[in-house]
Amino acid sequence: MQKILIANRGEIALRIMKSAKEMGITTVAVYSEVDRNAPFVQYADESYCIGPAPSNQSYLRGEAIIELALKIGVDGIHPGYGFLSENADFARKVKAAGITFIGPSPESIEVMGSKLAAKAAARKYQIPMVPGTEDAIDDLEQAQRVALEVGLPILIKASAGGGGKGMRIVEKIEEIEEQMARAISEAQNAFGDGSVFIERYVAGPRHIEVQVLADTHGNIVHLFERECSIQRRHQKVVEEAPSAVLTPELRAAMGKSAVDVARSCDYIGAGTVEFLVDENRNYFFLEMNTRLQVEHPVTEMITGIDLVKEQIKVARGERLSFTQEDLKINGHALEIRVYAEDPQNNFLPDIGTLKTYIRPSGPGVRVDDGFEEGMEIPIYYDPMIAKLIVHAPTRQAAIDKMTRAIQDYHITGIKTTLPFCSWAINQPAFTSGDFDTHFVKKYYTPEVLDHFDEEEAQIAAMLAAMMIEEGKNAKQPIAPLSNLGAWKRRYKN
Ligand code: MV4
Repeated sequence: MQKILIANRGEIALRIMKSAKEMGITTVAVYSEVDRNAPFVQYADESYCIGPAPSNQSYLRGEAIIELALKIGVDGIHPGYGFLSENADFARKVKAAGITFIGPSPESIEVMGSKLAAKAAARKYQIPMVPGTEDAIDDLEQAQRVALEVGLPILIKASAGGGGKGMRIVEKIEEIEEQMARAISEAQNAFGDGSVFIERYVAGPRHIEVQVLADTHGNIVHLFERECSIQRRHQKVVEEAPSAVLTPELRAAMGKSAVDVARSCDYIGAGTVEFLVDENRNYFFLEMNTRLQVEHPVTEMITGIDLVKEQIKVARGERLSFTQEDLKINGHALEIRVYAEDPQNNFLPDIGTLKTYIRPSGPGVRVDDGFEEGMEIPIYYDPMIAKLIVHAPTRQAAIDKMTRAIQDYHITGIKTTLPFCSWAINQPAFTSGDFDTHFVKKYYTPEVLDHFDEEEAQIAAMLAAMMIEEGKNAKQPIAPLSNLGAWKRRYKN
């Protein structure tokens, strides 16, 4: 593979290009009109504009991207995450054009894209799954029977859904008729497929996912788990590896199940197997994501493996260069997602210009981002502007390093989720490790961030006191406000 095109934008496009360059591979960026000055466009060896800002006129134009790739002699396409990454039709067309899709086969994407097909495939192995229906269900009486059999509350899920889209909870049997009808019509509208199924509702679960890697020679390994329970409306906020609750035995069992799920669909490349873990540490397979995930860096930090390089090597037909026994967990990694959202105003997107943008740094601090100071955040895409990742010997050391790194991250011009993340990772429920997917709902109110402003106010008051004190001895009186910046620099450290 000599030349790869990255069918994506922002931080992930940049991150993929860095690994490709280290492997001596020429990189090609495709970009929309609003992204023309983005770092990933400058960083690529070659860059091509593929259309206006809206994704369906640029980053989702699979055929136009393949046509361009053929014209400029590209031999591999990396789809990143989102956009075309889990589009089996795109993967098929890339292959048909004689270009390598850096990802799994169209068939694997298709099987795992259907939650019912995924569970059916997984049933070939002894993989724990939540009790429920094995097939799509549209008959009300049958649904009522299943609901009483598995026990209320139940969830109605769309087979074509995933990531929480198209889920409906039923707590009382009288609600089932209405919720079934709603779930089916929503699934039909959102995915063009009205198939729904029923599962027992697991209350207060943790969301733990396992990274897998498979080559084309039948070797499959897992790279341990990521704990992703800290989320808000299915948007992950904090991720960590390893999970604070898994015992070595449970880790090995979930790892084996994840490898079996990958085997069940003849998986190739990097993939993620999602599980729910209940309060008694029972685990259940939910779904498999057939792409590189946003939170992959925490796995890279604790294993020392560059997942993008491994994806490319596997796509070139190489054997994995390590076995399961070679893989060891080294220390603890945390990731927070920096969104251009206002946590004190219902997380509304806060777009605008990055007036100040100063990154944290130091040993064990990694920033994966795709913007520079002075740039505008486009409204057309995901509001995630950066990922801040830290690696330290222990979980508490990682929390301390992350807290410091957040303090050292200076962003002005837009509101971000940085203060929210700082609050989250220092909550007793987080530091103790005793939390579930309801963490944000349970503990977060906008007021908890007020003290972050209060802290600033305290510093200001302290500075004022010091200035008055020094002013007594000064030959000239100090003008407090105009001098505040200099005083802050002098006294804050
Ligand atoms: C569940 C569940 C409880 N019981 N399934 C949401 C995302 C999608 N992958 C599956 N999800 C869930 N499935 C059963 N049988 C609770 C969730 C869930 C959830 C899962 C992971 C992370 C955050 C979540 C937030 C709400 C609900």
